[in-house]
Amino acid sequence: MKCRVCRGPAVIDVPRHNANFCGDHFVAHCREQVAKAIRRGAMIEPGERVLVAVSGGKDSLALWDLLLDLGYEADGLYIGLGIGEYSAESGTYARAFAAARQATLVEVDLRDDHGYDIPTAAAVTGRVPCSACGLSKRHLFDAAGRDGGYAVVATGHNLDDEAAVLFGNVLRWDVEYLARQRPVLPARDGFPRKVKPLIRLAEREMAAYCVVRGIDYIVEECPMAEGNRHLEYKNVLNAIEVASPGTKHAFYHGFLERLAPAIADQSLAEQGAIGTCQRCGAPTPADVCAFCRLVERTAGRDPVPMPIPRRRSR
Ligand code: Q46
Ligand code: ZN
Ligand code: ZN
Repeated sequence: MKCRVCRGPAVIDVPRHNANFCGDHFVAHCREQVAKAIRRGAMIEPGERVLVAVSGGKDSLALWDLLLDLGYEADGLYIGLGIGEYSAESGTYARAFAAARQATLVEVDLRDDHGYDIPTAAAVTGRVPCSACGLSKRHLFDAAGRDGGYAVVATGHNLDDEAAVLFGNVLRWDVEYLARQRPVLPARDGFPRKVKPLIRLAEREMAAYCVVRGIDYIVEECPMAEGNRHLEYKNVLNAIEVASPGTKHAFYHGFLERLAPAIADQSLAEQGAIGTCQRCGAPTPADVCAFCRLVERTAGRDPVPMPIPRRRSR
């Protein structure tokens, strides 16, 4: 296996590009793909400050690394979710990366700062943990972006993540979610623009990027991911991708090019049907946003016991 660029020994194959790369040229390829996503989506203008949501996992640390190397002024935001050892360990990876790159890491702790953690929120709401977790992360990330004066907030959603979410939205024909599933959401009500610069790179490539760049990340899967349907959708799409490389890219990017523009106005947010939360000012269709209601419902609840973590199998 030889590198497509220099003909030296390759360390990774990227079947959907029909290419193999050595370490250096793979890193260059990843930078090009991120630069292309940013340019095509007008995600970040020169001089704009960026806040990167950092979980301690491969995608978010790779994204932070790539943005810094592309010359962006990028700080990280780490949210302590209170998911036992998993959270304790993931925080150490985020802090170690920040220290190594002399980058700024902003930290928020759910229990210290808002009085609850994810296991408690899941128990109180009776829903899958990812529901309260996703809502908390989105809200705190937006709020930290606004409060820190960042023009842009960036998340490490990769091609596999977005294709899996799209698959789920299509299976249910959830037009509201489909209309909002874009890699760039404009700024509104003082909240920064939201961007996903990794949409041209696959999950496996992000793991390889971290190995090549010597970035340590948390390999264990979140112990509360059980019941997250996107993991099943990823498995289905992976099976299709093996049989037909490039399908994931064609599925997701075809949606962005051909369908997303036609349905953009179907989103409530786009129609202006969304007001602002009476307590925190976040955009919401209700008087009080889902985050503020969650804080209220979990107030005074003691932490609940954690499930036993399991190892990532792939
Ligand atoms: S951290 Fe939170 Fe994820 Fe764990 S509880 Fe679900 S959403 S799986 S990315
Ligand atoms: Zn090479
Ligand atoms: Zn609110």
